[in-house]
Amino acid sequence: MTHTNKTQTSENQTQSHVDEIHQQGYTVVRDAIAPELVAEIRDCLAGLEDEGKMPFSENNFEGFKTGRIFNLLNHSELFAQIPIHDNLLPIGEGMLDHGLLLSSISAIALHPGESAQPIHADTQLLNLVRPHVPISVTCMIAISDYTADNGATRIVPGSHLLKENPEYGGEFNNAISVEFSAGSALFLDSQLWHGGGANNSTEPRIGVVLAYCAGWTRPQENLLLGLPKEKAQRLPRRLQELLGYSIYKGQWGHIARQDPIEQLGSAPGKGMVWDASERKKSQGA
Ligand SMILES: O=C(O)CCC(=O)C(=O)O
Repeated sequence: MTHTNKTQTSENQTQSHVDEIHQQGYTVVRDAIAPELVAEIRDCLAGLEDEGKMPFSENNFEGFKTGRIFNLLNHSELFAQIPIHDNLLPIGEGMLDHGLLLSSISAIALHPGESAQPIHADTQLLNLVRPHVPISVTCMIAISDYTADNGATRIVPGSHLLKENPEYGGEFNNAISVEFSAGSALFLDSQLWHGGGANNSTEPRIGVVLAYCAGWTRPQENLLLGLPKEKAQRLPRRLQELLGYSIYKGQWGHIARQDPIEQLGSAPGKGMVWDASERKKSQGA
């Protein structure tokens, strides 16, 4: 069984994607990024692959015929457009709120001959009672078409609402392949059971994978340390905030009451929540 794409992205459409993730655990945003950007990313990843920066992984989870590269913002500024893209970020914000963080930004090239990845939930190692509020949302952006034949992501619809995590290495007859075209994006609630498919085609299946997490959780990649300060300074402010140069709800992430964004030479945001009432008084509110 395959899932057909859905068009869009006005405010209503963003909400309908958020609703779909709540209801079925996933949604597809058709044509989320422009074909020109897809082509630029494809060329950039091909260059990184040629430089040996996307070696095959060496374990059954990541895949023996799958090349991966993490910390993409450190490899090219091209990727800075993705986490703050108008067709992507609002869906993350709709699931997690405006204080969300970028948890990871990587690319995957699933090569011909790769076998199916074990079905898993991205946050299954966390000691949390399921189902719980969304704490992380994964977004797979297709850089090549995703088809059942080339290893399109398999998912178990509705499994984000189950009490259990999947049995590692188990068989799942109720898994479906989500087919979507280059430029489109698949969003998943991190509780959803899913995994890469087997690539039985002759071409690699290529994708950029973002994860957003709630502003009070720990991102998967340590992007604050992974990106040198000089590079972080050149990024758009919203992306700096997503990297952790921000204070969640005026309480989490400060440095001795200072907004971390000041470390990049930028003006602080709203400051500490404890000062909010004094600020209101001084503004005559
Ligand atoms: O490649 C895919 O389709 C899914 C990858 C994935 O879920 C993972 O590596 O955690």
